[in-house]
Amino acid sequence: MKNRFLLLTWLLVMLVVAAQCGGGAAPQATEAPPVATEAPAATEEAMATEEAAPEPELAKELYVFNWADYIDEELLTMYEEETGVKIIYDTYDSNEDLLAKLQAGATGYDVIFPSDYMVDQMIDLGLLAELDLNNIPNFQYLADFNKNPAYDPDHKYSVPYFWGSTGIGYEASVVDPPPDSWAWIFDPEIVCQYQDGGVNVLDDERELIGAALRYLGYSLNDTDEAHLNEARDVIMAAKPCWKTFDSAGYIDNLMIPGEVVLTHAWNGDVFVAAEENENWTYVMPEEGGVVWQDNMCVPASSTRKATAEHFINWMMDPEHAAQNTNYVWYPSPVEAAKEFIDPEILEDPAIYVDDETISRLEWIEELPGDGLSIWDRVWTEIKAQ
Ligand code: SPD
Repeated sequence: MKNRFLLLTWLLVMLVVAAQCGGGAAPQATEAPPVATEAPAATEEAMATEEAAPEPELAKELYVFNWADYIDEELLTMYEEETGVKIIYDTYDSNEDLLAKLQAGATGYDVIFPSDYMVDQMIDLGLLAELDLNNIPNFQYLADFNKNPAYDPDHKYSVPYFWGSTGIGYEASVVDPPPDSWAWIFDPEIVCQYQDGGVNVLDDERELIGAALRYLGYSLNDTDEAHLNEARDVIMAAKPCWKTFDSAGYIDNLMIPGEVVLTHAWNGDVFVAAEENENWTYVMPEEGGVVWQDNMCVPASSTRKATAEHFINWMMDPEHAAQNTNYVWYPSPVEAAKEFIDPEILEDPAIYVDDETISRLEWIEELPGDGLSIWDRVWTEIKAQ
């Protein structure tokens, strides 16, 4: 009897222990092999105010595919040192370049940076993974202006990385008077005066044809075939006076004396060149240009989504986001980063674009299928001749 009582007691104790240890443990992320992690400071901060998401097990490597000249690479080293995750970093030249790679079946990428309209297009094509914003607590620091964009209203697939505008960059000691219109790029009588100094245009279908459409008084998103043919003809007339179609290496060329004096440009890139040569100036033409937002997304094919989300969150830490802006001169969508951003950047209305300028700008939107094929035909004609 006493033995039976002891056996029963022992069985009870074992049952209680089993209930406490087994079955209740959270499932581990499948991304093997795990590496040691340390919670970044801002994540800890966010955790203090909100329900903390468990730290994910991180993959050994992360493949990051970004626009050229679009990150302070020291941040990549910092992330590697803090987490032990090795970053394999590569760059592309345009949204269409990125799309072509993904459509060709490239599966290695974990974090990509498509612009607004391309996020829309990639969502429709099923190329993006849904994000879990619980894993991106620094999302709370986003500015209202950058939140809930039309191309992904609930941020199911994207979080903003940088935003900016597209206009004209010029070397003020050579280009005189200062440009105030797209005529400085498209009117042969004006642009050919700078042919010897060197003129560059962005090698970017939506940007270049879009700028020609604005010059003609049309929308950037026009799909009228006659208007697009007009834009092509404007481009073809100016093209002999352009030296390069370059969106990737052009910052370096702006810094080399005698290479380029006038360029179609993304705002931040001109300010980076101005660090080398203070005569570089950026202006928005009177006809208006583009306002855009680039985003951090995870391709549907990524096998390291938890690590990708961890990296995205880390990049959105206010101090990291500010360090990035201080390096690339693009405005950060992270509102809380502002206290760490150089006042020279923060107070420049050509970088943190003011409301009056924004009212003259247009977002590039995803084109309907038949419109896109007209654009592609026009682009092929422009590049072929
Ligand atoms: N140096 C790369 C800058 C990328 C800027 N964003 C591109 C927006 C395209 N619409």
